[in-house]
Amino acid sequence: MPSKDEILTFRRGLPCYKGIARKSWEGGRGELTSFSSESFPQDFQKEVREGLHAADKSIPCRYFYDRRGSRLFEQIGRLPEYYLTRVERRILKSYAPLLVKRIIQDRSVLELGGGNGEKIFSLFKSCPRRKRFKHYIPLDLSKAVLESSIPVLLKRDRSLWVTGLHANYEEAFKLLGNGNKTHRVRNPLVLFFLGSNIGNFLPHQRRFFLSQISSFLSPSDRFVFGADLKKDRSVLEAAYNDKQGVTAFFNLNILSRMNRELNSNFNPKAFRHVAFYHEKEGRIEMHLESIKNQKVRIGTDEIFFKKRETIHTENSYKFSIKDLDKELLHYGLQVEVFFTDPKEWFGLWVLARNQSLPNST
Ligand code: AVI
Repeated sequence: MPSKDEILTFRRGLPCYKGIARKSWEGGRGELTSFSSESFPQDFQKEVREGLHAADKSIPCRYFYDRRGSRLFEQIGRLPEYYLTRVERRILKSYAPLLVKRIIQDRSVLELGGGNGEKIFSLFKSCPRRKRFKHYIPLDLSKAVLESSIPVLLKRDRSLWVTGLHANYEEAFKLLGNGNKTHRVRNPLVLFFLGSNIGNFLPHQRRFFLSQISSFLSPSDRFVFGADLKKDRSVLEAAYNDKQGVTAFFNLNILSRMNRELNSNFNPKAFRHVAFYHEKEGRIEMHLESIKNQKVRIGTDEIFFKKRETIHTENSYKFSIKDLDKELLHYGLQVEVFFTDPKEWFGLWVLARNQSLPNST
């Protein structure tokens, strides 16, 4: 169990961001620290304005995840066509005892995009309680999801400590001290980055992220991440065009979010969900296509959409094992173990920082 001291060390190390907000449960056994751009509507407004005034209109995909968007994403994870969640879970489940024994025991678990912790906790349900981690640090874009899940996790396991961090990934590394080990929990960490979230970065963002991870990791830390692999186009496209239309709702919800939060007047019925695999880029692209010529007001701005013009809302990159291995190595991340499923649809990497790199502490 982390000592109170460790939690305080961690907390004290957080740089002071404006707008920081804290909440605690069960006498401090559970905590939530919030300082994400989600609480700064001006960031959302600025990025939407920039994105929609550009020649190729776009909105960053992180704005999908308001309360409704996060719920819809949970629903996507249960869809028959969306194999990513299912296959990754199957891999994790089959190797859970090995992961616990070799990787998790005696480390604190920091989950990037942790959400409700459902994935991690269901995974280790069958392992004896004493072998499970005692300190869980979920970092998520959705404050609502963290607020509702932390008390549930604490009630379920009375010996667990939970430190929720409400932040986006760019903020995460500043927050965690960016390699400055005095700003961290003392326990070695295992960082989880599941669900192929890495696929939503553009290549330059992914490279920056991996270099940040590499300089953040201590030799005793581990980084476990899941990534969706290249496969038949029909399987990929079906996963983003489900029959029930949940992914379409998820995509269109960003328009309703803008209406609510940015005082815009989008008519979601005047746009349609489009998702396709872009072979050359190696990614699924999601767009919202205007079904007619139309003008939309956003605050005091007016944006014109031609019929068939699209707002590019998400990229979801698909990887080859060989290329990703090479990229990881380039950033000083050594593959300790690699797991996949029989069809090689999804990959799970366990990485350690290359020992020959200069120590960042
Ligand atoms: C969160 N992320 C990995 C999902 C993906 O597959 O790129 C988001 C998503 N978009 C549509 N469906 C799911």
